Amino acid sequence: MSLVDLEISRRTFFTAGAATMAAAGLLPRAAHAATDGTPWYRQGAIETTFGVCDMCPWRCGIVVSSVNGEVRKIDGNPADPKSRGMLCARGQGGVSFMNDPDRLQAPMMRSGKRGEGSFEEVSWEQALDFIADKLLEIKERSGPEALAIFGHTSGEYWFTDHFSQAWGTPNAAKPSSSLCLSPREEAAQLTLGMGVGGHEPVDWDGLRCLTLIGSHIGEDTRNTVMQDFADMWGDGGKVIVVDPRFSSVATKADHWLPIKPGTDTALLLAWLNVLVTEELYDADYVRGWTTGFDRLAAHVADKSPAWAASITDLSEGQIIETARVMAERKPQSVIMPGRHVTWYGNDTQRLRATYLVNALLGAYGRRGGMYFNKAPYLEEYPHPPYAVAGSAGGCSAGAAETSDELPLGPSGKARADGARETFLRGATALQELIDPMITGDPYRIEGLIVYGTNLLNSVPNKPRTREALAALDLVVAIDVLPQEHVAWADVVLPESTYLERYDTLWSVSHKTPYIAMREPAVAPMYQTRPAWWMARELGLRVGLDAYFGWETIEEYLDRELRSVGSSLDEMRANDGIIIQNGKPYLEDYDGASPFHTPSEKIELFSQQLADAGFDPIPEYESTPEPPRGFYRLLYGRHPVHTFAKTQNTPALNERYPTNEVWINAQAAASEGIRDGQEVWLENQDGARSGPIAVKATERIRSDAVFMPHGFGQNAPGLTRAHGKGASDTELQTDYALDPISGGAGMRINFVKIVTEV
Ligand SMILES: Nc1nc2c(c(=O)[nH]1)N[C@H]1C(S)=C(S)[C@@H](COP(=O)(O)OP(=O)(O)OC[C@H]3O[C@@H](n4cnc5c(=O)[nH]c(N)nc54)[C@H](O)[C@@H]3O)O[C@H]1N2
Ligand SMILES: Nc1nc2c(c(=O)[nH]1)N[C@H]1C(S)=C(S)[C@@H](COP(=O)(O)OP(=O)(O)OC[C@H]3O[C@@H](n4cnc5c(=O)[nH]c(N)nc54)[C@H](O)[C@@H]3O)O[C@H]1N2
Ligand code: SF4
Ligand SMILES: [Mo]
Repeated sequence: MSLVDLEISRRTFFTAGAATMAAAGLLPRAAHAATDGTPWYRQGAIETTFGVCDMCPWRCGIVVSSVNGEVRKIDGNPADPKSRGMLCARGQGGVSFMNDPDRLQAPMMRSGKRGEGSFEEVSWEQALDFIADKLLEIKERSGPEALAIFGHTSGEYWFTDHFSQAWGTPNAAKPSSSLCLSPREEAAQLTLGMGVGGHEPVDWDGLRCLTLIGSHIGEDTRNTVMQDFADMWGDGGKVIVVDPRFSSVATKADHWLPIKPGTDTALLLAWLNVLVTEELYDADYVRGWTTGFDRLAAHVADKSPAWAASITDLSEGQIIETARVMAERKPQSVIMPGRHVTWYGNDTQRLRATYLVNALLGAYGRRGGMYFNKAPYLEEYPHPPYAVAGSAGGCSAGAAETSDELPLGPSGKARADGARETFLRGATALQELIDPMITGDPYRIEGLIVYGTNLLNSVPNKPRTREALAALDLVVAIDVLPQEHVAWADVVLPESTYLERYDTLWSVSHKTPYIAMREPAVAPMYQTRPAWWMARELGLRVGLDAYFGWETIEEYLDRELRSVGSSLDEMRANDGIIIQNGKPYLEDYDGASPFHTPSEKIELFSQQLADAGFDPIPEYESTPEPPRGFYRLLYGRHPVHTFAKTQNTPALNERYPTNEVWINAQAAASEGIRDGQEVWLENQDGARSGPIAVKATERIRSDAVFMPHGFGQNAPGLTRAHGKGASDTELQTDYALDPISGGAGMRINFVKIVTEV
């Protein structure tokens, strides 16, 4: 039984999850009986520390209980606006993640050929001196821009933001931008003049109708979203789910629209048509806060539900009825923007269409609609101006590049990702930095630091990435596990996990902006070190002393906290959280506009896009169909795993050790494939993955297959995850570049089922 398959009543949605986790052994078991009934993990002198979970990028606040330098238990921090005292299964799995015996333990340098994976242990001095010398050589020869830095997970700030800007490379990128959020953020900037921000600002309190388009609460187990959804659903809110798959949240929906993959923009245009032609939109709001309504009305006049029905494989009646359900509950009715939105390459336009529906429903800045996020006030530790402006964007930063001029590095080079040429704007596109490593166009990237990014499991077109890794002059991998790409490094730096280190403060844009802290619960295991220490040690070796003007991390954190009248000690005494006031609703702006577009309105018609040669109002564009005998490859989350990083975590591996491929039951039968049979998947370019077991089910359309991401790993050092299941990344040899945001649409790959090796 999986969490997905559970029969869950409205009120017990969340508690059922916890009960299943306990049954599955994810929560600590009694190691030995306690005479007074105190569980074993509560026995002894408990030391409590505050932290931020890093088992996924959502970053719930945690309270960690340790005894004698050993972490015993992680709980949600009740004072934290994200966890509210609860954690998901992966958050609970943090103790097991830290204690994974396969962890990287010491700095290492390559002793064999690149990619072979032979290393010898070296001292930190040797490793850092080697990297520093190489970096200075590259800078001397080709300028600082010839270094690329990829980063994700919570220490990313130290490398992709601080070090990269101080060093002077505009080629710092995060997978959470162009492989995840970029279209959503750019569409929001263009339409509303603000980013969505890390925490989607759905005003759950009072929400009466939630529409989800290809985002699946339940498999995507962001803790807070699960809690909010359970409450909203328990209170009888309407739920509309558009997904080719009967996802866990679809099982709770009032309306499930099993759309033909890749046709969502047609559905959105038809919904706009119904809102306009039936006059169901919020006319006062549209008059006061939007521009371009007449042009939008003319544009959607011929986008009838009948037109969309023929494209989307939905019925005309379904389309009309759902538009009416949404409108009846406006403005407490929203389409959630979604998170992983790089699908077919035309994704910014789909997201714009989504926001146009929300705008006609009058949702932005309305109670029970979409509130406005605000960033907390916190001053950075002082340092000289950066050598290159503009951080890498990503989940929380949202510092996407939007002006016409791109910032230049110290030797006059702009980013090498093709921005302004192959795509319009947005955060640095990670996958577009790989070609320049091979071709030298527009200039050669010679060195790469990979911080907390699963390069060969997160980025499409693996053969190209391997070719780039072979061509580089310097590859540094900073990780906690011997992931596949680590074998390609010249130098491997082992980081301490989030339970063993301080980190920068979290300034979270939110309805109630807040600051959260992370402190070590226990001393670093093995010879591991935190990111801030590595970035500083490297910085001191390459002449960036002025950017690391602090001696200890406590001094750094205290100095930043002084700007909000606090300190580390005071934060500890106040549950590790500082909450500030937000400005969530239109009425908080005293008549001023919260929308920072050129017109200071929500731009239904985008002059910025028209000027750049793009459709000013979204058009539906078709995406290629699967060839005969092939299915579209869809992929997504599993409730107990994060991307490709937790498959080896003992407690989570025990819960779900391998993935399965969902195939429509009739389609499987017509191919003579049984439920549970082991098959291989082969894509349009002949790439193969598997073996993987078939889940033959009515819960997916017959033109697509679905598999949880992150399995089928090739790294032999991951003793539990190695070779289990199939890898979606292996099958994503192609992607479609979004010409607006630079996002990589990965749902354009097709697979056929192969039953023999
Ligand atoms: N095929 C496919 N590709 C995808 C996706 C997909 O669903 N399918 N999803 C996309 C999305 S939405 C996103 S956001 C990205 C995510 O992309 P990634 O962030 O690259 O995904 P993870 O697999 O979590 O990789 C995290 C890496 O950090 C390491 N790590 C974990 N903790 C630490 C730490 O404390 N310090 C350091 N230094 N390293 C650490 C892990 O071992 C791993 O190598 O992937 C994108 N790419
Ligand atoms: N457990 C867990 N939770 C996570 C994460 C994790 O790794 N593990 N990662 C977090 C991160 S960074 C992200 S970005 C989010 C991602 O979570 P989501 O944004 O929810 O995205 P996916 O997991 O990619 O889910 C894809 C869904 O879209 C459907 N779909 C596929 N094609 C189409 C289409 O053409 N149209 C429509 N309407 N639907 C389609 C699929 O069937 C699937 O249900 O999850 C977050 N939460
Ligand atoms: S959603 Fe789960 S894994 Fe992600 S930060 Fe919260 S508790 Fe950790
Ligand atoms: Mo993501």
